[in-house]
Amino acid sequence: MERTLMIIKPDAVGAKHIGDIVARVEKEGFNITGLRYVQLTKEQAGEFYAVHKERPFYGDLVRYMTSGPVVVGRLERDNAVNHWRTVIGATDPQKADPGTIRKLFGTNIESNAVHGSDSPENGDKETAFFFGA
Ligand code: 3AN
Repeated sequence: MERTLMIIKPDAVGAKHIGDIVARVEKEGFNITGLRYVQLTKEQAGEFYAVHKERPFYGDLVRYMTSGPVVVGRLERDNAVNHWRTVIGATDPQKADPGTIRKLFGTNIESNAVHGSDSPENGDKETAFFFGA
């Protein structure tokens, strides 16, 4: 079964949307095969977002992702990566379609409520980062 990594980001955890988002995950037909509430260290967040190291927003992104606890989840179903990306919506909540999680709960392009892996390969890599192979 295909896997994707969900992260419920600090803004959505702080705004008490863990329950809303996990309920949506189940309604969308995912099996949740791993779920953890964690405070990321600067090292973990930096390593997780290493592909963005050269981007101007990298420092802010690492600061933001370590600004409070997050919930990481391993989600499994057919077509998990694309399905989850459709459910979460565009990176910028203002550009996200109505009803998507980022439209409903995101604040701005950085504080955008949730993460989803961008390919099946990264879904395996990112879930292994938090939950092992
Ligand atoms: P997505 O999460 O939609 O795959 P990516 O992988 O391009 O988007 O970006 C990873 C994270 O970096 C985003 N979720 C967002 O928090 C942050 N980010 C992306 N683009 C920007 C930007 N232009 N300004 C600030 N933060 C950004």
